[in-house]
Amino acid sequence: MKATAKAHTNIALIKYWGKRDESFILPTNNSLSLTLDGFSTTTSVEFREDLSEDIFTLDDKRITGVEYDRVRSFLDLIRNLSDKTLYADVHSINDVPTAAGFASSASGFAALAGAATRAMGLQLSDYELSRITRQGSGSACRSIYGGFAEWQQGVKTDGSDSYAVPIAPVEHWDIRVAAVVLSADMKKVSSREGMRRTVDTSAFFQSWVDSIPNDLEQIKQGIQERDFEKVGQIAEANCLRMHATTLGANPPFTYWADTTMTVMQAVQSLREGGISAYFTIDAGPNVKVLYLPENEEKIKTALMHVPGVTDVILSRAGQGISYK
Ligand code: 2P0
Repeated sequence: MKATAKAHTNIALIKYWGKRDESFILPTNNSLSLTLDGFSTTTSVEFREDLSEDIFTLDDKRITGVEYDRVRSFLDLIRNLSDKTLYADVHSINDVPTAAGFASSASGFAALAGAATRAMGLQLSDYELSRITRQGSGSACRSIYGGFAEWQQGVKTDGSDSYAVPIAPVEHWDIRVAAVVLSADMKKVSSREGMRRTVDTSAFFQSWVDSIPNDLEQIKQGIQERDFEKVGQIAEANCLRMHATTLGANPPFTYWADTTMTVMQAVQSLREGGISAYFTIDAGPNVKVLYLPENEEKIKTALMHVPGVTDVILSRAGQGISYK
């Protein structure tokens, strides 16, 4: 009753920002992402007769508290699915530099879901695996697939139709992402709290939701046609609209630091200089920059020279979940 799985993080080009149900983790809009190589979690799960509780070790450190509780609750879901009551020994290794501003929850819950369901002997389709992964962390349900994936929000109250589907495999398009690391403080509003406050109070929230279907249609067309300008423009505008909802919340908040804006302006300057690049930002100050392989050196050099930037980590499209 042991299995090991590896999953990568993903970067949303159309953001998941808002829940319609917090306990099942059901979103208010579809989202679309690119799975990245280089930022991964490898997790082994063993269900054992001799355990009296779940054990969670992350990077050789025994985890307790809120992080442990999330893992334990997730294992309860797997136990319910299988009708078995065994506890698990969970070992995870993160290859996601925390400073890069990628939440390790996407790769983490995808790897945990894959390893735990296999260890239990459950034979799930990718859709079924994505659906259960969603209940660990929303964005993780997209990391089951390599390349581009879309999380379909679904309409049912039990979440049975809320899971991600593949849009284009990793081989479809060599599109790259630079993670720009800033010397800024860690985020003060968690994405869970940020989403909640936005849904409950933001004057701009409904406009955000209403804007999604057109963005999705356009970006999927852009991906199929490998139209970098189109994909970049939509992703950047979608990111700005997501962040605008936080400014319309009560109390208002933003994830941006002064250096966030400096990088955004540097990306705009690159474009004015004829080098195609677009930014996107998640629930923190760091910036991710989309670009094509031929511009890699110029992009890296330009971003490294922006004041306040401490590192630029390059990555490309990555594979979906795999098993050892
Ligand atoms: C995303 N983010 O689509 C968006 C964009 C942050 C900004 O998904 O509460 O860790 O576990 O479902 O997935 C971050 O939120 O939240 C996120 P939960 P999650 O990638």
